[in-house]
Amino acid sequence: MSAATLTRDGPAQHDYVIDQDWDRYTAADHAIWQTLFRRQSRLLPGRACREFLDGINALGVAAEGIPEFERLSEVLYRATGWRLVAVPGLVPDEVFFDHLAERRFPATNWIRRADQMDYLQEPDVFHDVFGHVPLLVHPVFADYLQAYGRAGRKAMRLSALPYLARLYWYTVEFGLIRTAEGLRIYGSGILSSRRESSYCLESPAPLRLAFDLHRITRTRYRIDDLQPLYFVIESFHQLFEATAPDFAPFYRALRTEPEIPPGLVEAGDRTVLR
Ligand code: HBI
Ligand code: FE
Repeated sequence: MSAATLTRDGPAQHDYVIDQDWDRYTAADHAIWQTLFRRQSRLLPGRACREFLDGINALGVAAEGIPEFERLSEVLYRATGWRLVAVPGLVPDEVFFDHLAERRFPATNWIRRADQMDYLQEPDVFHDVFGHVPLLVHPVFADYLQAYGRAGRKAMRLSALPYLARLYWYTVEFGLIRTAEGLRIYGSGILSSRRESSYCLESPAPLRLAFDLHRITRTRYRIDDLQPLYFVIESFHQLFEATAPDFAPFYRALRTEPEIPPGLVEAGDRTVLR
């Protein structure tokens, strides 16, 4: 963690919200953001979906350095009613879901170190702000993420969170979308990663399957390497509609079904061509 990691008054508040403490970022912190931003800006045209690139432009997410959350929040709020709040890192599941359900995106305030440029398992400010926030300018995606937050609280009450967490992983974090120009990226875990942003589209290694809610909720995922499997949506509308029904009966059925290891092909899988 960088020097900018400080909580407001010591112990975390119930919502884990802290000041971004923008003035505490050092020149080195801003330089890391700049390097990551320039790298991804070169890679993403023609790879990221149009909605993400539009979001980057709308927000004016600065290439110069770590943006101020207040300024981003004002633009985002006018677009879709979402805001950013600063948090010190991963927050407990119920806190995370409460923020999303209230259209607040919890963004980590610290930035990775220079020796962690290519991969880290935890979210930092670059992953959270560059990776997640631009799509929140898109009204359908913005509604999807709020619905996910509401579904999260419900899944916790039903002890079904592992199933629902897979939906987040295979859509919000590592999702691909089909467009008339070919496959494009919308998952923030990919958008914020140099290696994965070309690998996910161009490598013959990973499996790319048509979005299938049932398949996703049965499939484990790995957090420590490039993904062996991606799911491809046709549109954000499809994603929103497919996940709108009540999951409770679905969770009951899932408990009796075997899980699928990441990267394994199943009978009935629908492969998507690149
Ligand atoms: N906290 N800051 C932060 N960011 C996350 O993505 C996050 C979290 N806490 C819990 C959590 N994600 C998981 O519950 C979801 O991915 C399902
Ligand atoms: Fe993320």
